[in-house]
Amino acid sequence: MKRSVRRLAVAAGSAALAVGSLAAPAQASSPGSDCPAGYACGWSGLNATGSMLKTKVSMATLGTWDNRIRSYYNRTSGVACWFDGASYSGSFFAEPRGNGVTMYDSSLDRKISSIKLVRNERDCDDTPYVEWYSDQASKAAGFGDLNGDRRADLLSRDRSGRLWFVSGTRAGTLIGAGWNVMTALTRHGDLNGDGREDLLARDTTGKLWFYPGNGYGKFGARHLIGAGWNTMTTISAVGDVTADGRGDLVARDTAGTLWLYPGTGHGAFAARKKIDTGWKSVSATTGPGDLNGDGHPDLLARELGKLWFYPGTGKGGFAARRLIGAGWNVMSSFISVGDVNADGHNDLMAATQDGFDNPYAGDSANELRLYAGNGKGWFAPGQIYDQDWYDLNGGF
Ligand SMILES: [Ca+2]
Ligand SMILES: [Ca+2]
Ligand SMILES: [Ca+2]
Ligand SMILES: [Ca+2]
Repeated sequence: MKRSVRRLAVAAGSAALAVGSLAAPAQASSPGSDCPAGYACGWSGLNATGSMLKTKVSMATLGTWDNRIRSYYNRTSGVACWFDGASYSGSFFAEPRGNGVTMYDSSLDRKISSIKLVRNERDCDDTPYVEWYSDQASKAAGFGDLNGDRRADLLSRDRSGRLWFVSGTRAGTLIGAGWNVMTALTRHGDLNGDGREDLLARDTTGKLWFYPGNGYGKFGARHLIGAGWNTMTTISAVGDVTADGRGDLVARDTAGTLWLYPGTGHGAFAARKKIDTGWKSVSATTGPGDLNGDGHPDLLARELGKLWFYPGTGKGGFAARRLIGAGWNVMSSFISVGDVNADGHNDLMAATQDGFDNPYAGDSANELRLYAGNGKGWFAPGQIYDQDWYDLNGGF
């Protein structure tokens, strides 16, 4: 339901733009230019004509403007949600930040009764993080669980850069804002020896940061691991692939070389070692833990849409790969958080593309899927966990 409203919003915006460009040449100012920056505006007439209501705060009721608005324009830095019910109820039309000119949607013509101004489209009527749940495992997977309740957790980043801890019990907690400066986020168990899962993040300048987990889904003061990580196209915490009891990191550089960064167990990494070359076409890697039951963490890599299984040798390398399947280019996030369905086998979670940004992604867009591991290196067919993976900037 929410999805169809979103797609309608896109179509209506495009139509309004086309009409505006045809009518524009004879006019000194474009329709809606009387709406000041920072405001959402509504007009009593079509195409930003008649009298104008402007607001920079949400309005649960519209007073004399109730059921009068015929066209509208969002000039806030966020999203404006136009509802046909008071107090942000009923149907709504989400207009993205800085998008479009005056708009007219016949289904809401003279029906708008409240206006909600928010940071992200999800905030119109949904949680800012995706719906997430996991079953409680009988034994700890050793990774994927940030708060120690034996349920796999998610880190969900919304489009405006807020990072949320989403526990296996569906509860979401804000970690903080500003995470859009991070171009890679990865986690896989404890890296500094306190038994709590930690987080690694690379920023736009190429610095790699260590965020110690506090065991409750948040993180303590970060410390710098090093600079120069912008040469890496994929960075994945993979668990203990060297069998020394310390979690490790695997990264692929722009030349296509795959590197091992052995963990020291103190939130740092020792001198890197070359694992392999020829990984230039690999667009994603993820550390799913041990998938084939030999006790050594394995690696998954996507190359030209194919997903490959690389069995860990326990010596910091990987044995001959095996094809899992094709068609994985629809994925925008691979999430390796252990045993999500509590059957004792590590699983893979994956999210497809956002249908809003990728209209050609088709019916597979906006899905969060479970690929249940069978403990022998294979997955069951994908199972849809949620269909509201939209307006997000990754899951980790
Ligand atoms: Ca948990
Ligand atoms: Ca830790
Ligand atoms: Ca293995
Ligand atoms: Ca499982």
